[in-house]
Amino acid sequence: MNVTDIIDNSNRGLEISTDETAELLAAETQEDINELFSAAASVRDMVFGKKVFVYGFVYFSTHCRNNCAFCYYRRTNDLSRYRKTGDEVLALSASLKDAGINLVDLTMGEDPVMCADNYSELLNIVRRVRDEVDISIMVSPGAVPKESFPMFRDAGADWFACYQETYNRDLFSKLRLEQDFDNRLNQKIWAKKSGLLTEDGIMVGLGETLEDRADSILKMGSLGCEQIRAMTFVPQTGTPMENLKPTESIDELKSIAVMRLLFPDRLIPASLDVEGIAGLKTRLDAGANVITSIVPPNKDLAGVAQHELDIDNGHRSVSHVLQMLDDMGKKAATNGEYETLLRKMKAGKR
Ligand code: SAM
Ligand code: MD0
Ligand code: SF4
Repeated sequence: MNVTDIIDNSNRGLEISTDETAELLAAETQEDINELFSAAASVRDMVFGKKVFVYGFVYFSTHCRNNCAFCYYRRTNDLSRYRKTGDEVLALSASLKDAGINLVDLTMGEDPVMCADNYSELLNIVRRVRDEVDISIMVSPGAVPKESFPMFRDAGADWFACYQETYNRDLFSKLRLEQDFDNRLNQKIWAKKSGLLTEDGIMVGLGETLEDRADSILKMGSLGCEQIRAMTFVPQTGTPMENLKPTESIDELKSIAVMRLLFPDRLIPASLDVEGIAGLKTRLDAGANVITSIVPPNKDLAGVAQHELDIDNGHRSVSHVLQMLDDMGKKAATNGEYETLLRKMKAGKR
């Protein structure tokens, strides 16, 4: 089948197989690629209109007990690390809210200090952001024990993010060293059971085949995570994967478009953490509807895949992103609109 026919079938609500999904991801002529992106953008506009959601990224601890092969912050990489205090996280979250963001993503490496005593320090921070700042909250703490999920919910988190990276078990074991595939998959299932919204994600350009990528997208979607993402792998100095040839972002863009076509009502991020602000428009044009990895300048905060790019020049600040949205004829959602969406999603009515 050709790209046009598969898009038509998808738009008519027919089931798209792994092979067909891989065919979409393989789109190569400019004509096919344009068709894929514009179909995805129309589907997005039909469901969400011109509204885009904006997330602030607070990577509050870069300490980590894990040793993921792709990650700059892996345990054995020798670098200077930081851990923000609760007060600092609070102040950052408040200023992001004032600047107009819809949600703060409280992200950490698997920091032993934060994990100690059943995550008491992290839970405290979540509770304080909820009570004192009153903004929607996503937590990205890595893999946590099953019993912890209700505690995150009760502390006031709306979302739990934990990316599988790939659904190819072999590849997973080469990436997330010393970690268990099923335990990471269960994170999403346990979070959902506790009433949290969930985000899953894949990385693109790790040596996976198109079929792997197609399979991962279909599996993420069928798990029912309300937010799903794809991010291009960015090689990191000092890691075992530092010399892997980086892939062009076009494969990520095609993945975004395919996720949008197959799962129209999901939130799909355009992350500023791959190409900085220069990558925003292409990702929105491919069907994304959330901007993530907005980082306030001059606060000594890092990104993940791009730990410095566009941060201290202010290009990843809320005001700069809002200005760009305006220039593109799009509108940032208000917090009221975002909260209404979350309520609907939580009620399972998407
Ligand atoms: N430590 C937690 C965890 O691993 O789940 C949360 C933060 S982790 C740094 C967030 C995500 O960033 C990873 O799951 C991965 O998808 C992405 N990431 C990390 N290193 C990356 C890289 N070099 N290139 C692209 N994405 C990367
Ligand atoms: C982002 N760098 O939003 C962040 C990160 C963690 N929940 C998200 C990968 O792109
Ligand atoms: Fe740690 Fe997360 Fe990086 Fe893995 S991806 S090394 S868990 S910060």
